[in-house]
Parts: sequence; C-alpha cells; structure tokens
Amino acid sequence: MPRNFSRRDLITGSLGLGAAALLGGCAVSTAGPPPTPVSVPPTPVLDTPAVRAALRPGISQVDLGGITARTWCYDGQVPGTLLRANAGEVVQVQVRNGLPVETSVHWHGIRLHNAADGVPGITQDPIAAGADYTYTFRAPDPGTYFFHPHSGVQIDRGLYAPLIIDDPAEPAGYDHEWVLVLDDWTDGVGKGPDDILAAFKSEHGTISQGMNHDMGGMGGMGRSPLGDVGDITYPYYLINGRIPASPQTLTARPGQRARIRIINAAADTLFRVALGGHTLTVTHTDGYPVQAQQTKSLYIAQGERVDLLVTLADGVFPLVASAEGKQGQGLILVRTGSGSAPTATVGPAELDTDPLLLAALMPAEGSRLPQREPDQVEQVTLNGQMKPYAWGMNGKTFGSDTPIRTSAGRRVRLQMTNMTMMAHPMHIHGHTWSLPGNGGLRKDTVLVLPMQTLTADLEADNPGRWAYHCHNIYHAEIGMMTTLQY
Ligand SMILES: [Cu+2]
Repeated sequence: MPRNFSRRDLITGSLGLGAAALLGGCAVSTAGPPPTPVSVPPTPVLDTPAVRAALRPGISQVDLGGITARTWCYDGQVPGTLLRANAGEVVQVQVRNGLPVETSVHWHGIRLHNAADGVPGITQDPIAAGADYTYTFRAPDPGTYFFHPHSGVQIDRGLYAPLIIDDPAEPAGYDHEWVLVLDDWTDGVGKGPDDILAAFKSEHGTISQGMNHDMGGMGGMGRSPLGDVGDITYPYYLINGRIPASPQTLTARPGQRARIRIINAAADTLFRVALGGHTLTVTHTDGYPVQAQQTKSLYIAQGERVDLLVTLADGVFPLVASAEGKQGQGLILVRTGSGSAPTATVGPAELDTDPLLLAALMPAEGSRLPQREPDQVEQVTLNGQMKPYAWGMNGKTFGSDTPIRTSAGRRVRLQMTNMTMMAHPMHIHGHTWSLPGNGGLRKDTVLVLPMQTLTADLEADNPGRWAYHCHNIYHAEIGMMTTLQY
C-alpha cells in the first residue's frame, strides 16, 4: 500500500499500518499514482425555488423549561423552525450569520448537489461572522431529515432544526404528526462544547491501531448492552428544547393515530426511546420506508431518524428518551385523557424491553437500490480509544487521511470494521447506503457496534467530495472523518 508520510504522521506516530494493513488495506483505489484531486462540481441548473426560508444563526437566551441558557441557535429558538418541502422541490435558504464565529449549514441525509452540502474545507468556504450565504438545492427524496452546522462542535449548542420532505402522493393514514428532536445539553448551563473539545484535544492522543479493549474514561457512566456509547455526562437531555421537569405536552384523542418523527440531534448521546403503555410501529428510518416493525422500545443514535405510527390509548403517557449508558432522560408527554402527569424521572416498563436497533430493520418494497455486485470494495477501519482521547478511520485522523476514490456509476461497498470498544454512528453525505446484511435497508447513518463489521453499499450517482464520518461530533472533530470523492 503506497503511503505518503506527512509531518503529522511523524509527530503522532499514527502510521495506520496496524488494523487496515491486517485487513488487506484500502482497496483498489489506492494503487498507482495519486489521482488528481476532485473538485466540487458546479451547481446544476435548478428550478425556481418552491420554498424560500431565512435562517439566522445567532446568540440567544433560551428557556429550556424553567432553566435558561445563553446559547447559539437558529432564529432565537431551540430547535430552530421546522423547514418543509415536497419531494423534488427546490429549497432556498438565505443564511445570515449572527454568530461571532464562522459557520455552515449541512442538510443531513439529503441527496443534494455537492456544492450545497455545507462542509467548510470540502464543499465551500465557511460563512464568516456577519456574512450572508445562500443554499439552493433540490430535495429529491421524501423523509425525516434535519440541518445543523458542519463547523467545529457547533451542533452541541442549539444549532439544529428539523427538515421534513413530504411525498404528496403518500396517503396520510394518521391524525397527528409530531416531530421530536432529541438532544444532550450543556451549553450555557455546564461546560461549553468548545471547552469539552479542548480538554479532549489536550490529551494529545494517538490512535491505537489494533483491537482496543480500553474501557477507561467511562467513570460514572452506566453500562449499555451495546458497549460504550457516549463519552460525556450532560447536565440535561432535551426533547424539543425542554428539560424533563418541564416537558412539552402533545394532545390527541384516544384511538387516534400519530405519526411520530424522531431526530437525534445530540452530539454524544445515544437514546433508548419508549412510549409508556404503547407498542411502536416503526415505518421509516433515515427517510426511507421499512417493512413495518413493532417494538416496545428502540435505540436511536446521533444523526439517525425514525418515523413511528402509534394508535393512542386513553390517558397521559410519557415518551421517554433515556440517555443510554448515562444518567438522565428527555421527556415529552402524550395526553389523550384525564390523569396526572408523570414525573420527570418516570421510567416506563417498555424501556426495559430489548430495544430495536434501527440497522436491524428490513427495507420496504420499492425502497431498495437495484441489486448489483459491487465494482469496488473498500475496507474501512474505525480506530481509537477513550484514554488518551483519539479517534480515526483507517488508522488516520482527518487531514492526514487518504480519501476514498471512486468514479461515477460504480457500486461501492464499504466494509466498516469497528476496532474499538465504542459504538460509532457512521454517516455518509450525499448518498443513502444500502445494507446488504438487511436485505438492502436504506440508511445514511448507521450505528457500528464494538468489534462489528458492517457492510454498506452505495451507488456513486452524485459526484463530488462527500464527508464520511462518525456523527459523535467530538469523534469527528478529533479526526474520525474521511471523504468519498469522484
Ligand atoms: Cu465515533
């Protein structure tokens, strides 16, 4: 495997010769002379925008439910205003950056053209403090999405909002639609996200190359059957910007059906979700329809989305998002009748059932990629450990990584092997994977469990430079990111 030793390699010693080499190294694309760099393709000709919106990132004092926090958010609220369009429509969002620092907006999960993907250093220059920037893109696929900055650890403040793409042909089949955004919260009430990141960076960790069984650094955290799932203890966990002591209440009538769209916008927290007294029917994940699956509870990792259908019983019910492996939970109430509200620490029995992993779902008919053998297979290792804090892919941190190269029209198979004792929600931009292990389930964010090898295919039908990274924002910022380029 040809290598270019950068100055950074020599300093950190992260030569990437361990895990990746043992597994056969990076596949075909690294052979031969280095390919010419891929540039961001020009913006395609787009229809007149059907949806126009303004977005104002700025500093605000927000009420989290009796607790106020001075934070960074969109248009003075957490979450930001829901943005909605029909599938195929062109969306135009004018951003005026009111933050004291540069920012960007990434439209998470949308199969948009590369120049609108919102990743500074890869698809655009950052939006300077005080500057304006306009994103214009077509949103081709219906589903539940969200948007957030791709700048530093800004997502760990209040900078996120839901993005719903409707299919006008889809029969409604429900009486209520509720959008729930989950978050882990410290900004303005605890340590700031930049300080948390700085503390991690001060450990000057290098990536351990082999299997890493280090369980250090998890002091005070509970255990999860999934292994380590989070690094940081947060003061609060929120649903729709509210702490559990002052939850939002959703109202309906008994027997009505609710479509519940859940987005995990947290930086470092995987949630276990259940609705007391109810069975959930999972209908979609990451925007795409699945074979309806009933469950009492489910896991949702950072960057994942899930749509549920629930037929509501009579009474007052807690919908709980428990911070997996941590202490605390987010709460929202569903009220269809009389009764006193449950307390902030309510623990419905459904939480203790075996939660569904979204990557274990099966795709609905019609949602699969056409079946095809891969043209290219890439081995991707996930590396790192808690102590000292260091995370990477293929033995490298972002900046000294080797981008994955392909060419338009190819079917690319990524074989992700998690060499760490932590679960990582891996996210691909501009594409939605097909998971052959699950009949071709479509996902753009998939939780790769400790020591698991997970195979994810994609069709290279959207050229450009696409970020591919862990959606634990601290892992990504420390270096657990690379790109797919063609
Ligand atoms: Cu990670």
